Amino acid sequence: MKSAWIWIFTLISLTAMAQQEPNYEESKVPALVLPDIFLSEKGKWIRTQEDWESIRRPEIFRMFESEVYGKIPKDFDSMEFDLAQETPNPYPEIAELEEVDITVKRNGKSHTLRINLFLPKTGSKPFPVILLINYQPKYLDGRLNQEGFWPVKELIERGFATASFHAETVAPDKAETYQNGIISTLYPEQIGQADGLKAFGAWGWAAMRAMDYFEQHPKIDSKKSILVGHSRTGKTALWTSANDPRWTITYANESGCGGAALSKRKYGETVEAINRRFPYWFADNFRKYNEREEELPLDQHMLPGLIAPRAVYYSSAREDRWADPKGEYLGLSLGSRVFSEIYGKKAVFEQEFEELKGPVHLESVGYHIREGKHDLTWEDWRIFLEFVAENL
Ligand code: GTR
Repeated sequence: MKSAWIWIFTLISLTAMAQQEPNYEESKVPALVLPDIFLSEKGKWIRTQEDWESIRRPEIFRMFESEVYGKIPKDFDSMEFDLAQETPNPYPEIAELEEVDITVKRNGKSHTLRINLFLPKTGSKPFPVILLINYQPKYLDGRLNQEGFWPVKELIERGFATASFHAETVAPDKAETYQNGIISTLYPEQIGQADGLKAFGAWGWAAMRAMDYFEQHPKIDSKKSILVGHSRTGKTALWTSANDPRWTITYANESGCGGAALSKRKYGETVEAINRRFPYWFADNFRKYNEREEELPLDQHMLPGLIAPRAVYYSSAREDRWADPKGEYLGLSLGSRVFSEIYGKKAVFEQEFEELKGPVHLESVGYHIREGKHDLTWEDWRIFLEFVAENL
């Protein structure tokens, strides 16, 4: 009897393992049938900027909001900025440090989040600004940044102001506790809604509050603003910028499934895999598509168009197959049609993914793939900054 149970248990585990095994074979990628970016729900072909902005863009936005990411509420009652002085400035020669506490009130409740902002001490003001959404928890040794991942020194030396916040200060990056930030405090009515605010939306909301701070800062040129995210916060950066047109350039590094990469390719991380491990990142509705990607009424190639004509940049790492580099490139090269066909930009990706020899920097859209593993490195920043020089 006992051995029968062991058998059943082994069988169940083997079946579960077989389901979880990611596909890394191009020959097993299903033939791609993608919803057309330019065909409206009522069957109209969208060809003009006016039709794009009044018909198709809002349709696509609503689909992503309801079926993938969930809402980012825009309302609150008041906001206040306070400067703290807790951490020694690691770059006193070249930068000023502002530790900014942003307190937002709604319906009698309040939440405070911290952003760390570095401003160049020299150079021509107002400075363009780069915000990195950092999913890493606050560093235990009290550091404000990790060079490479957030290369403050190099950015300051190139004349940028740069800021960051830790995602956990608005919504902890954990299934059990993600509501213990703005979600339960400021927006409790979102809880339990199938398209309600989840962790990505909360992180995006915080990026918007950082932008509110930049907009009123005399030393910052908020019209030259760059939003950067890596991996889970790359996904977040894209959705944030789709919600908030104040970002001039949006950079998603290795954002993979639910970010840059096409879900319907089912290569590497799948919708089921991401929803199982991170059920608090996306709207609950996204789970309807677990192992049913073909039923998604959209795919990630429709996301860059929500940001257009503002610039969008993606990057991949060769060994980061979990994020599906080819799917990321396809997402952008197909999505860039909004830039070229609606906004008349020189934004056509001519090369196949397999033919890429170096970065492809076009008008308002750009891509690079570097060798190595999943990470945000100085090499990524350096290549991205070349795109920035041409597009800011
Ligand atoms: C992975 C997750 C990816 C990506 C990554 C990260 O575990 O499966 O979607 O977001 O984490 O954020 O580093």
